[in-house]
Amino acid sequence: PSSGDLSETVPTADLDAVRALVAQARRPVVLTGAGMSAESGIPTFRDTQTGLWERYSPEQLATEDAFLADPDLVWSWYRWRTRMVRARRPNPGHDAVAHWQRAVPGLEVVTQNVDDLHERAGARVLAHLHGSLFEHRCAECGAPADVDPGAPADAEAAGSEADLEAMLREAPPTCPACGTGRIRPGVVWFGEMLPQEPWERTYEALERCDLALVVGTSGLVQPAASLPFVALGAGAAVVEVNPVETELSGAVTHALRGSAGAVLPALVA
Ligand code: BV8
Repeated sequence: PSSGDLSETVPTADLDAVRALVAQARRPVVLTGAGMSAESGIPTFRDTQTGLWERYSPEQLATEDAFLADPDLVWSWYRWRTRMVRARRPNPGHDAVAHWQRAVPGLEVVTQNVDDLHERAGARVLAHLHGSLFEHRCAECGAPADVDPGAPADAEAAGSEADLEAMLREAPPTCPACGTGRIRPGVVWFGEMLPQEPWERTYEALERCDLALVVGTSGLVQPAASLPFVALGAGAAVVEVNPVETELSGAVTHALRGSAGAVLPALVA
């Protein structure tokens, strides 16, 4: 939708106020979650999940226990998600962030997402807090592994049950370095520590930022959900972009009730 539709859910005064903050920010941080990629056709984790994501819920499958219990299922599920991401494209929200970063080089992008849509829109990403679908390592010896992401699904098959069924029971490769371990996706599973370096870089960026935009996250998953409070504590304005109220809405400086694909282009134009 063009920014014209925005006025139904985002008061013009709020949009103008945030536009002014965006225009003067020199060290903004854009912190994104699954909602950033929703308009690219990639399902979020906790919106009303239909069928497939109920049956294969991230809370169940995005864990080391699930991988140990059924490596082929978990491996296939990630291969299927990777094929889906490769069949999708960045949306106007990703494009607006990349455009803004070209204009303001001090802008840092931090994402909870494991897709590569920010990069494909041309943005430099400071940290993938929860890892990436395009990184792999040995579950035993930890050696990084170079795994071909496979062909993208064709557009309509991407993300379908049929495509997942076609992928199921694909076994993870054996580690070429140690010869015994299984290769796993380079994502952070529930119960696992976030990568130390990316976390520290992110924390520092939020401590010194002059504006933080929190886009498309329910603010439920820790410790990422605590990051907006670091920016608030440092005296920065924090703006939420989300069609609905979240855990963070009560704490932010401005809450813009709209989608990433509609709001971000309206802020950055
Ligand atoms: C850790 C990678 C421990 C994998 C992900 C109880 C039991 C078990 C664990 C816990 C527990 N309580 C707390 C925990 C810890 C747990 C946690 O926080 N759980 C939550 C669910 C309660 N956290 C962890 O386990 C973390 N590790 O704590 O380690 C530890 C501590 C010390 C020492 C050792 C160990 C690890 C968390 C990382 C998990 N990995 N992903 C994969 O992708 O498969 S998390 C996963 O959720 C994604 O990364 C996702 O990004 C992330 C957060 O979700 P959101 O991005 O917010 O997405 P969500 O669907 O929730 O919301 C979408 C939002 O977008 C909505 O608000 C919606 O309104 C909005 N939206 C929709 N459309 C749009 C939109 N916005 C804008 N535009 C639109 N168009």
